[in-house]
Amino acid sequence: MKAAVLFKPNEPLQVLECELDPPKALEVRVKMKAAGVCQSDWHVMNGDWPSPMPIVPGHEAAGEILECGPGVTTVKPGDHVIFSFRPHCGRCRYCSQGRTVLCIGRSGSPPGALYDGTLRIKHKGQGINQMARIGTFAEEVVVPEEMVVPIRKDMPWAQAALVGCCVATGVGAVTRHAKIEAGSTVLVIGCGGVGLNAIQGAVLSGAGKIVAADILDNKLEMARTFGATHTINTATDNDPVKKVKEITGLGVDYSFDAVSNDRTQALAFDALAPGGHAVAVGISAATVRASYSPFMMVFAEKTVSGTFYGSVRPDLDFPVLVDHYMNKRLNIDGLISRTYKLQDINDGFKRMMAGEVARGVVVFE
Ligand code: CXF
Ligand code: ZN
Repeated sequence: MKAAVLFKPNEPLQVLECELDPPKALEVRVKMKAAGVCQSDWHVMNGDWPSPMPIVPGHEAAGEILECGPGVTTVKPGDHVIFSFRPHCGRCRYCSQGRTVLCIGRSGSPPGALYDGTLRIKHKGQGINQMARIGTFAEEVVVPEEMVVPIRKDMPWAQAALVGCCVATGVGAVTRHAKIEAGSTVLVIGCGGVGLNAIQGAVLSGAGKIVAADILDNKLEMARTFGATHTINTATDNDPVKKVKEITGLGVDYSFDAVSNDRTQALAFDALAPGGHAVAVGISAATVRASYSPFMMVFAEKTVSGTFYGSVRPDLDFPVLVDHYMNKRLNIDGLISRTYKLQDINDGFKRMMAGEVARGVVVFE
């Protein structure tokens, strides 16, 4: 089977013929059907996030179960699944609390390997790591059973793939993490895959004004089609906080930062109305620091929080998000700007970095 392998940061991916060892106990082998191209893959590829090498990137995908190892009970061959990029041991204190994205039950095993520490993808005998233990830019993978969620079979593959990262993260940030009230005013910073889904999460929750901010006009136009009521180009507007207050009066009740650099974090905080809540959603390079005014935090009772994976519970939330799509309450078709063959994956990253696409998706034969 073919996989896109990164041997060193800042090199192109190499699509290579690889071998795949079979699933062991509580593992499944999955045939990849579609895999989204996400900024987080780029963080691995450019060295922002130190990762074991060589590695197959990719973490936003859907596929079909081919084979189950001993003891697998939640899926069977032929099932359609969406990958979850977080372990879910079901027993640690966070899983017990329902905060499965914080699962610590598997933290003893190396990050790019199966839980027993072994690598299943091999190229000429050399073991290849899998990003987030799933590494979805491969025609087939072996992953822990707990990292796949079965879904209905009438869900199209490319749309299903996006549920596994950008849809869950963006919609979940609003509905599961912040749990905004109907009528709330919302600012979303960064209108890529995650930001557009935060906008649709706000629409689903009955938000009032939804202000979208980005540095590219093509992204802001797209934000309007996903439900933004107002837009701000922060590259050309020299006082976006003032603009947010002109639109909303006091500032917004909630802000969602899908970028999370020092400037976007300042905007997310400063644009809040008294009592407002700023949520960091996008994952920055590990070195980024942000600053807030503790003075305003106290006197205006502002809250700052972070959400990982939209604080979703993949087992429960993926099927619901799939139903929302099938019932036309979520727009995933409009996120898919381009599809690629695995062979052309480097082109997919080039176009993502040029800001040309909301989402590019690798579609497998
Ligand atoms: C990332 C977080 C770290 C593991 C892979 C996915 N999140 C979203 O893109
Ligand atoms: Zn992602």
